[in-house]
Amino acid sequence: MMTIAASKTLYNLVEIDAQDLARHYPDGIKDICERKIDGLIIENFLSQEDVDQVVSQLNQKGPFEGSPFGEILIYGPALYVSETNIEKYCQEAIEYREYCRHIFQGGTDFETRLEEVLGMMSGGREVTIPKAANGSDYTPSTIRVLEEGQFMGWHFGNQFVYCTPGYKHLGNQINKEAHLGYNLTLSEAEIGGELILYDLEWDETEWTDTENGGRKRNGTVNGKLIADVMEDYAQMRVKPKAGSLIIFDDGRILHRVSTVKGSRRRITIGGFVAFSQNREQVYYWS
Ligand SMILES: O=C(O)CCC(=O)C(=O)O
Ligand SMILES: [Fe+2]
Repeated sequence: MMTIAASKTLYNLVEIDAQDLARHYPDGIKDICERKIDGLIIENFLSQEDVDQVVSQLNQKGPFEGSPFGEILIYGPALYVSETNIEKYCQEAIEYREYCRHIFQGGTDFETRLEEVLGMMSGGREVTIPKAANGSDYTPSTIRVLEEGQFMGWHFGNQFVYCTPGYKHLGNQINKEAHLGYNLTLSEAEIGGELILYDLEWDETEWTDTENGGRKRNGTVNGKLIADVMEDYAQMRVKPKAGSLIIFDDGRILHRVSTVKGSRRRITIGGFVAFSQNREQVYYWS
């Protein structure tokens, strides 16, 4: 039986097998940035076997305080709080990448596979990790763990790029017109843990207070707090299965992750993708 990853067609999220990607979406990143489509759900990014092997090693328990998504466990450094200590951030990025290589060892290496798959849809552009002000790499990804009862709060990716001090340097390297979110599901929640996309876009909202890393969540739409009216907007729920990678217009589409129910944890590894300012390269970071 075919799994239906997208429950509604509010947005055009195209399901495709990784092996067909280069043929059908050789410039897929640009297609999403230009909104020819809203995103891709790439199946068989990793095999079930590879995924199981990684998940069995992710045993750490949260919570992690002050994440932009709520009090959830995150493996890897956090850019949104890094403004004051970029050296620490970069050192943590080095350690996290080492850890990642370690847990993916024996199967397909995540960073290698991500570069390969992004390269299939980069229109021939080089795919690289941008460098922080001190010349060190940003982290390519982070791992996010949601336990039963946890969720990720609503946001637009643009809040990070436009309203978060820690993103200032990065924001000057990327083409800010669009940036996408990518996420590989490692462990699917039994119930809940869905990515919910709302029929409400960044351009329709107003942001007056950019303090506190855009984390005050006080954006408005027609003068009303987004939090108060967002459920009045049409929504689309997506639940990519383990091994599938979703890449979508995280910057401009309002979204959140619904509460995880059942004992299985929701585990994803993800980050963001954008063109460099001159659009000659594809950057990815988290
Ligand atoms: O985990 C997800 O499905 C979405 C994560 C997300 O929205 C983000 O990383 O910005
Ligand atoms: Fe997001």
